[in-house]
Amino acid sequence: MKLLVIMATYNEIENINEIVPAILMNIPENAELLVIDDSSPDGTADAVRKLQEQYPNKINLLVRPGKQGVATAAILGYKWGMERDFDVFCNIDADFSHKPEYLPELYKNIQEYDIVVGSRNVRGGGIENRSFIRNFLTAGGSLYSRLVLGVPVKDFTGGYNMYRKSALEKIGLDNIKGLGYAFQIEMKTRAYKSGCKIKEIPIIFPDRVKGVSKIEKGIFFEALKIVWKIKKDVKETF
Ligand SMILES: Nc1nc2c(ncn2[C@@H]2O[C@H](COP(=O)(O)OP(=O)(O)OP(=O)(O)O)[C@@H](O)[C@H]2O)c(=O)[nH]1
Ligand SMILES: [Mg+2]
Repeated sequence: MKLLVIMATYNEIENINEIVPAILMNIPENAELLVIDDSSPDGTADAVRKLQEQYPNKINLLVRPGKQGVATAAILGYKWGMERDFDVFCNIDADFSHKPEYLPELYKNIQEYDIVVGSRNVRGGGIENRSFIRNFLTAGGSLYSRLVLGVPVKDFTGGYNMYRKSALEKIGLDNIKGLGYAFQIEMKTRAYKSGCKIKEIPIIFPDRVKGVSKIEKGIFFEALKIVWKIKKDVKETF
């Protein structure tokens, strides 16, 4: 199964030269990386172009004209890969919160499951060096969504997930409306309701060390409301 790793970047100049080789080291020979950069003012895309010369035929780059968020980047990445010959897709952050060392374990499990979730909320998984309030919001957000939507996925909001192409087809990417946190919740809910087999594997999630966070605080509270909208949509579809 040919794997495409999708990494959205915005101002990741401090991480890009380290994260790219770390990813390439942890994926099969025929796998590729797709970077989707939103014209980062810090020149992340130029750094990726240099890496493309260093690692020929391994790195693809799409540059969008301005900051458009991670959810639309992920969907663009899936569609890009589905039009080519990729069978499996994995999202990863550029800031090392999603450790590339877990890629082989995710890939191993996708041979058997439709979706493999890198999970902070199963035994052996967890979060390192994050503020209490941020942990509380993450755990609370997952629990709240799980209760409202009735989906037995423990890490509902995490973004380190591997999907089979067939799972993305079942989810129906054109139906996904959520942004930010809601995007992950919507993807996993639609996957579960459409009968995908989901496996959670433990990951340790360290907080970003270099570079700055781009997540707007409002997105979290917006997601709490969107959960109810997702519930209604899903009810009508499945
Ligand atoms: N293309 C693109 N990438 C983005 C955008 N916003 C964030 N990213 C990238 O998406 C990934 C996750 O963003 P982060 O800023 O790490 O978000 P977070 O993990 O919730 O927050 P921190 O770890 O605290 O910074 C990183 O690789 C970012 O560079 C965006 O608007 N467009
Ligand atoms: Mg991060």
